[in-house]
Amino acid sequence: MIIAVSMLNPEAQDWWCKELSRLMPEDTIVPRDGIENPESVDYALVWRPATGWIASLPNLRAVISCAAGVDHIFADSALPADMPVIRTIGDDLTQRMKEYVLLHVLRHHRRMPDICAAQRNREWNQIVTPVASERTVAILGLGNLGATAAGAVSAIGFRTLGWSRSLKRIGGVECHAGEEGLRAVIGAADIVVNLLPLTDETRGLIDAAFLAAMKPGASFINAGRGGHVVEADLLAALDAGQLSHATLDVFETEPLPDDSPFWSHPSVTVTPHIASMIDPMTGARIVARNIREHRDTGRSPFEVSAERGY
Ligand code: NDP
Ligand code: OXD
Repeated sequence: MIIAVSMLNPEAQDWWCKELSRLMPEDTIVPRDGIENPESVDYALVWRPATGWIASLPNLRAVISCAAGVDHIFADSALPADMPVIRTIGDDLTQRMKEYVLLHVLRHHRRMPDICAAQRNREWNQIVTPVASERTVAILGLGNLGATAAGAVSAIGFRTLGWSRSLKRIGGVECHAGEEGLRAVIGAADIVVNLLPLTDETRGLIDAAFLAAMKPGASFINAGRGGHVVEADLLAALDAGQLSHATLDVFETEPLPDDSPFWSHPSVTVTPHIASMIDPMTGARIVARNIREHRDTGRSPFEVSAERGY
C-alpha cells in the first residue's frame, strides 16, 4: 500500500511518516510533497488538508484524520462525496481530555483566576467557594470524550448535566437532548464545558442568544472547536459580566493571531489546542491498525458519517 501523509506542521508530518514507516515496513509512507504517482496512493493521513488535495488522489480508499475531530476534512469543499473518513481515537486521548476538563472545572469552581489575580496584587484574598455538590456543571456533547469527562466531573461531586443529539443514559449524569434540553442545561449550569464536534448544526451555536440564556456569572470552557463560538459575542458577554470567565483551548483561527483580544483579556485563559492531543507513538499504532483493518475488510468501526459530519 502507499499511504500519503499531509499535516500542516512539517515536523509533525515528518514524525508521522517516520513512525508509520517503522510500524508498517511492508508499505510505503510518503509525505504530501513526495508523491510520484497520485494514482498509486491508497490511504491519506491528514490534519487540515489543502482544499482539493484529497480529490487529486483518484484511487484513495479512505482518508484518515490523525485526530478525533473530522471537521478539518469535511471543510474541504472538493472532498469526493463518497470518500470514507476514519477518525483516530483511543484511551490516551480520552484520558487527556478527562484531565483537562477536571483541571479547568476545578479551577473555575475554586476561582483560581481570581486567586492568581490577587497574588499578582499581593492581596491576601481568602475567597470561599461552595462545595462541589452545590455547583452544576454542564457538558455539551456526550460522545467518546464528553461521556467520560461528564462521568469524571460527577465522580468528584458536582451535579452534572449532559447534552447530546440523542438522549443518553450515563450514571451520575442528568442527560438531555434537543433544543429544549439545551436551554434547560445551560440555564442551570455554573460551568459549561463544550465538547461538541463542529458540524453544520453546531457551527456558531455559542452566540449572543446562547450566552444570554446561561446563568448570570457562569463560566465557560471550550475544548470542542473555535467555530462553535461567535467570538465577538463571547467577548461582549465577558465584558458585560454575564460570564465570569472563559477557558479557551480552540479558536476560529489557529494559531491564535497575535492581535487577538483573548490573549490579554483578564477573564480569559488561553491554552493552545492542547486539551487532548493523542500521544504520537500511540496515535501511529492506532492509525496503522485502522488502515490494516480497512484494507482487509473494506470497513472501519471508526468511519464517521458524512451526513452527520461527525
Ligand atoms: P463524538 O463523535 O464521540 O461525540 C460527539 C457528541 O456530540 C455526541 O454525544 C453527539 O450526540 C453530540 N452532538 C453532535 N452533534 C450534536 C448536535 N447537533 N446537538 C447535540 N449534540 C450533538 O466526539 P468526541 O467526543 O470524540 O469528540 C468531540 C470533539 O472534541 C471533536 O469533534 C473535536 O472537535 C473535539 N476535540 C478537541 C480536542 C482538543 O484537544 N481540544 C481533542 C479531541 C477532540 P450523539 O451521541 O447523539 O451522536
Ligand atoms: C482532535 C483534536 O480532534 O486534536 O483530536 O482537536
